[in-house]
Amino acid sequence: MKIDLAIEKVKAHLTEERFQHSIRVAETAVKLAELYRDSTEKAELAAIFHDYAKYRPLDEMKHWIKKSPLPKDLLHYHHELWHGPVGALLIEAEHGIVDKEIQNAIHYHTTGRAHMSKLDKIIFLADYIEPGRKFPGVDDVREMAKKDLTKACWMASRNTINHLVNKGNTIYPDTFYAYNDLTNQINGGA
Ligand code: DGI
Ligand code: FE
Ligand code: FE
Repeated sequence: MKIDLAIEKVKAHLTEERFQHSIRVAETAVKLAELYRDSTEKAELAAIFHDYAKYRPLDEMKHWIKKSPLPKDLLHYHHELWHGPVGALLIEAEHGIVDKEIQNAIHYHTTGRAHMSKLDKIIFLADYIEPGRKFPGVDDVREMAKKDLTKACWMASRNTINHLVNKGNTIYPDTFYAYNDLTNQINGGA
């Protein structure tokens, strides 16, 4: 899909604020793809669509999780975790986008996962560091993003887990799998 059409399709489903966030994620993702030599076209399209399902009614997202091969344990975790996996399905169902790399990057953008692809990392990180984000410690992650993609993802993952633990929230397994695998990757270990 051409990027102009993608932008038009996404805009219809998001608030203005969320739409502007998506545009900034796309700009950030393109820069990361250039720096780390990945497809800028895929990075831009995945970023534009990454929050596509964010404002779907909970019942609709629940229905998609139940009727698709998505892991059913999602239903036992916070509904904030649903928009990535459901978005990955919706872009195919509603716009015919069948691209596993793009769909996986959208699916895992909130949690990460073990063995993230370069595109997964780019979207995960771009969502965390886009210029509108004000998380504590985000500037350190922005600096690291210029030097080491995996280390920057590790920092974002660590910060998110710390934040969730401090709030007493539950943590989805993929969030831990991402952190553990990124830790092994930066330490060169298994
Ligand atoms: O959709 P965005 O707001 O742009 O950002 P996002 O998709 O990265 O995250 C949405 C929220 O999900 C954010 O507040 C952090 C939270 N989150 C990430 N991993 C987990 C999580 N929440 C829970 N409960 N468990 C997780 O593992
Ligand atoms: Fe999101
Ligand atoms: Fe986002």
